[in-house]
Amino acid sequence: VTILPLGSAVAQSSATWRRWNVTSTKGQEMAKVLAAAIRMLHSQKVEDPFNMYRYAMTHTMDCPHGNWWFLPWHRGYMGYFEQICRRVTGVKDFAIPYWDWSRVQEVPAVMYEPWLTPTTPGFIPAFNDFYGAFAKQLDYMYHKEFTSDQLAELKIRNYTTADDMWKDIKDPPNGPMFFNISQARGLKKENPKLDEFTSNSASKTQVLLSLSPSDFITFGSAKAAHHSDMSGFGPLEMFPHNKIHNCVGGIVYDIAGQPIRDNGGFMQANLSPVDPIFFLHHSNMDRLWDVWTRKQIAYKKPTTPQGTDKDAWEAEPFLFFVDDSGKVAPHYAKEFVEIGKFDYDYEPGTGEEVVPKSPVAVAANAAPGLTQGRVVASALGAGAPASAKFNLASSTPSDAPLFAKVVIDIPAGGFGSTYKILLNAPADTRNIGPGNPHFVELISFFGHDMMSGQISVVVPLRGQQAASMRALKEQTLSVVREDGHGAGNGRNLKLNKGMAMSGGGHEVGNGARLVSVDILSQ
Ligand SMILES: [Cu+2]
Repeated sequence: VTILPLGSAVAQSSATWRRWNVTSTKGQEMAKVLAAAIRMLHSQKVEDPFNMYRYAMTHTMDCPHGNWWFLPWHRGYMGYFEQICRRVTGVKDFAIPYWDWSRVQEVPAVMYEPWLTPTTPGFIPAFNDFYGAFAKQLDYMYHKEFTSDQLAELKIRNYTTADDMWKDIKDPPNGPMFFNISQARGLKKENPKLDEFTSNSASKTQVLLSLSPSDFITFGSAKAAHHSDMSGFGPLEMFPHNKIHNCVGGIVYDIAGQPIRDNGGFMQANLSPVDPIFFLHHSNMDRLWDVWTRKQIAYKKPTTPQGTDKDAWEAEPFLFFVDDSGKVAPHYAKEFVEIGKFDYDYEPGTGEEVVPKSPVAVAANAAPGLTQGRVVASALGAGAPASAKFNLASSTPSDAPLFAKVVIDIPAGGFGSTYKILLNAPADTRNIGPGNPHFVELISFFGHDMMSGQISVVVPLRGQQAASMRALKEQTLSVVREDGHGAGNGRNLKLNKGMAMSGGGHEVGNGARLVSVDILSQ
């Protein structure tokens, strides 16, 4: 047992800028500056890299989701945006406020003010106007501006030409990215509340569990070959991140088992930075990464992937960022592993309690445990759920948080449906949700990233579920596909009506299988 002194590496060191909780006095002030910045970025010409839609399109072209570059890429994207806002407004102490959705389980009221909602007159009203304004510019970028490296990155996302990108924005089978002004945000001012599945995923209980993994890959999403591949999700990305996106973006899970409504909204897909709330959401995600990192340091655990994994992770190029001088230049994941040059810190919020305030006794590192399950039914089709059985290893520490690592296989051309994870549920269980002891979580995908092949999801198990798992001899974890629901109701409904997809696509979920279930103790 070592006694760790509380060094500056653990406590937040004093930074030049502070990102405030949007509900605080300072946070409200910052939201007003953000509104002024966004108004100015909307007035930039399309040729200008500071144009708001151009900045948002960088997210369409390059953002990683479902892999270990998710956190560093979004830190860079946010960090440069913050500097650009400072530059255009001249407000020297500006920093992006954060939305602590564990405490405020609705869209913060200030985000309905002009320029803080995409329903503000002055935003582009409809897709045709957007296309009219940007088609020439995007063509120009493809032919004159993009480097061969950038073109290669775009090709990995199937954006070989500007037309490919337009098709994916306008009306692909998995739902559009552009929404007309009346449908630009799903959660309206009259009812800004998160649905019960989203509020559960964003709750303090789930956030604290999501901060408990002791290695980066379990916490910060799975290893992948390239940042446009979707290979797997850590708990923070899959649950609060994806669900807040989808919910604010109008994909609302009404009540357990009831149809999901898709009210439209930029936040549900890859043009999401058009909705200014994107920046408050990702500020909170980035804050939680910082909390996790400081917790790891306090317990003398690694903050990054290890060994050759670390080298591969840090060397990944991000080629599309524009900095506050308007320059687009290659950057590398390594630059965003720490807050570093962006030099901000956070007003403490939910999760801060996992960082010890006084010296910690560091126990000898108990190796994370793993119990393999046996898949007994693998088809993720309609009808009976897929399931796996397992007996928890007797070596599992009695107090360690438990996670189910669920791997599903989605056939090529298929895309995300919604899957409910249940624990020891009777075979005829239907329509259950948060509050039911057998309900574990709801998997919902986000965006238009390429999704096929095996995808892992690290699912936190709440206290009573972990306890019942330790008490019972044999466990059953089941995965139920929600028909006609999911990431984009409109998308799935279209397919369920038998609409043919080009390119050999599959009906949502058809042929999807449960590959494995492992129980991790962290
Ligand atoms: Cu993103």
